[in-house]
Amino acid sequence: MTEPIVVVGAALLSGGRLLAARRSAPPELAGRWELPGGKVEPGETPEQALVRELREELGVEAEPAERVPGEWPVRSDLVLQVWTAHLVSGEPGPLEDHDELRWLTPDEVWDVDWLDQDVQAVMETVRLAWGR
Ligand code: 9L3
Ligand code: MG
Repeated sequence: MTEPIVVVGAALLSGGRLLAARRSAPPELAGRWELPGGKVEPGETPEQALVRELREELGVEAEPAERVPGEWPVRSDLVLQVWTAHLVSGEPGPLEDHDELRWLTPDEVWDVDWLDQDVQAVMETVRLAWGR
């Protein structure tokens, strides 16, 4: 059995809000919301992948903070892990794979249609970041 590839998701936190990104691709995921990120490439740490993915997808520089406990299967060959992260510079925009971004308050966090794996990941993030 080969180990699943890690998909890193960023729980970007700023001013007491969490960034959610609406996927525009692929068609079967379009319209659903996620923690932005993507696959860790060979030779990269998950934290390095997070920084690269946020640069590519949102055009920002970010700093990973804490691993959110747990991991969630995406498919048989992919597993989602999440780190909280903070903005270092730039204003996030939906550059690649997303068509809308929202900064969610704790009261709004369940207002979007998260991808299945992200529901679990966001629950743990909310617990860790906001103690809810
Ligand atoms: N995925 C799920 N939740 C997330 C992320 C970043 C990704 N928070 C899923 C969507 C795709 C796969 O992982 O099926 C690979 O993601 P990407 O490289 O297309 O972003
Ligand atoms: Mg991605």
